[in-house]
Amino acid sequence: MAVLNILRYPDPRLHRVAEPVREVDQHIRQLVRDMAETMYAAPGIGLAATQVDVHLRVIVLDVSEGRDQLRVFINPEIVERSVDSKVYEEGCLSVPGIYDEVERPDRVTVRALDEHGKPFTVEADGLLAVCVQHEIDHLNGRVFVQYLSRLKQSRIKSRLLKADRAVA
Ligand code: QAP
Ligand code: CO
Repeated sequence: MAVLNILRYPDPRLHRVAEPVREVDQHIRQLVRDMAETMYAAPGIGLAATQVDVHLRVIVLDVSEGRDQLRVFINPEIVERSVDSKVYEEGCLSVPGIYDEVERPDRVTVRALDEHGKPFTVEADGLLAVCVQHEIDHLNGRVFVQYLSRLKQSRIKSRLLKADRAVA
């Protein structure tokens, strides 16, 4: 097990489009374990492989109170979206300290493979729906700040670049 390094916005690698997983093998299961450890250590509620510079379509998330309900989505696809949308204040482990409102469909139906390669479908609402859409965006190279105004995006960029320089 290992805690992996998380890429920080505005790293260009966050905008790569992830490849589908061809076979859910030991290598993928090890990646899932490391991503889960990284998410829990952060702590966060969701993490996409893109954020740890692995460009494969793998997501881990846990939106439970007890932090004991890990969900794994491999090659996730949104097969249905509700017409009604909801605004939620989102954050991101790749955009530390920044939170802002994003509007998304209120409910989505997601099809994916689990860590054993078995297909499943979940009808997500509430925080799970927000989180799974946020993480699938990462796999498509999209970071939540891209839903915000250009002005906000450039302010966030300079704030994070400045913070990184202060640490270095
Ligand atoms: C995505 O985000 C998400 O800024 C997961 O300093 C977030 O786990 C989906 C985190 C909100 C839906 C709603 C963020 C930790 C964690 C920070 C996270 C920070 C420390 C974010
Ligand atoms: Co994120």
